[in-house]
Amino acid sequence: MLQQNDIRGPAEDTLPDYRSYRPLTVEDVPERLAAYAEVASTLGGTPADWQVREVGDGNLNFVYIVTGPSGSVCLKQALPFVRLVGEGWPLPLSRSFFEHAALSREGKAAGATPAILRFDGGQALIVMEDLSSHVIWRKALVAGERHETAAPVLGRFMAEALFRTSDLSLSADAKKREMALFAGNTALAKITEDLVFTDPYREHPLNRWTSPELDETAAAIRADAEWKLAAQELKWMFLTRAEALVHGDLHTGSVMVAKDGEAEDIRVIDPEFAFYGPMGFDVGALLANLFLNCFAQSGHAADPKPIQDWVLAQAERTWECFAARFSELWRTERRGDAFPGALFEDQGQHEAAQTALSRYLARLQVDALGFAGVKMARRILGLAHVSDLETIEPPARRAACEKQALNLARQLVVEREAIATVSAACGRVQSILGDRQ
Ligand code: SR1
Ligand code: MG
Repeated sequence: MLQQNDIRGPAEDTLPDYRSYRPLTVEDVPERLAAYAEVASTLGGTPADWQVREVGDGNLNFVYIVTGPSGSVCLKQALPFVRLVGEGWPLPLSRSFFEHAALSREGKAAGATPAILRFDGGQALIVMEDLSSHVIWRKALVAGERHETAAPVLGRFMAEALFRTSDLSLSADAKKREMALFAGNTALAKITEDLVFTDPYREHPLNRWTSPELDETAAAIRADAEWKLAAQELKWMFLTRAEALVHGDLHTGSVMVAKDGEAEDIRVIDPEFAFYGPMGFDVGALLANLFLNCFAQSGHAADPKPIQDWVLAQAERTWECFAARFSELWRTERRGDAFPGALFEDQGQHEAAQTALSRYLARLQVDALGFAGVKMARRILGLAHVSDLETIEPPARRAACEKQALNLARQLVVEREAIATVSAACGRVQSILGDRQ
């Protein structure tokens, strides 16, 4: 019988050699960067001229902004553990390899990712374009700022990144080689498997919530068989449905936005959780974080309705732009082994190809709603929370927003097929917000 230890991923043969890996500190960043000619020439001057500051506010890694006389760069280095928790939670350096591999592929999609100046696999570091003139979209949303192009850009980005890495675009053998490569990112997938799909529904030392206000709610969710069952169906989908290369952590903290007059720039960052999974997982992650922000606005704004309506409109636009671009790609770039044109368009059956697309998108939309539900609940009951809600004081005010968000989360998970559309989900949000004015 096959033993756990017999199972080795093909990625183990392709991963960098980490024997010379050294974690950086602010002090030794210049010496490290001096070894990369393209980076040194971007910065200009000599290493002694370079200013380094650590700016990482994510849960996993260290991020430095380095500024020289001629320019600046961003350096991201993986540590052998989870930054949020410390050395007690080891995490493989290989996440940097997978992040770079995903960035290289996603960089070809609309909207774009940061430009990569240098990847040093053995040091688990990526030197990228400095996006200091951007802000994390989550922060802009909490501040009530509106970036009108974010939703359309992200809808298009997801459509292109997902379609072009799937069996709709790639030959079956090429897609399986890609799957095999990313299948090695097991440790990061395991974080999601536990933190999103399992831990919020059981007692676990890493869980936390607004207590005592949500104590009863959390206990009721742990006892809610229907919710747990539906969440496990979604986990099964996450584990088994290798549809496309998903970003894997596409929340509003993985998006950077900038505005200069009328011009906006939108970037997707941090695909270290990338793996082959269900397309709806990325779409659902973005929706979840927009819904969370919408509920959180009641705790921040004196008159939240205008911004809540705007945030909900962005959820609908994200889906509409995703579906529109996905449909265009279905018609113009469907060269993979799935739903081959040889069976449909080439035989004059354009309507059948259109039916297949409609069914595909309908199913994807339902998946996205379900994933949005589990992604919302984990940010209120699990280890990693979101600043949209965390910054609301006093706790009773925060808990009121969180209860509304959990109400929607349950509906999305359990009733996702009946809700069926992002537009209907936005209607559910409006009903929960009810007579807020
Ligand atoms: C221990 S890592 C916690 C969370 O941070 C990342 O952003 C992912 O969402 C992960 O689940
Ligand atoms: Mg991240």
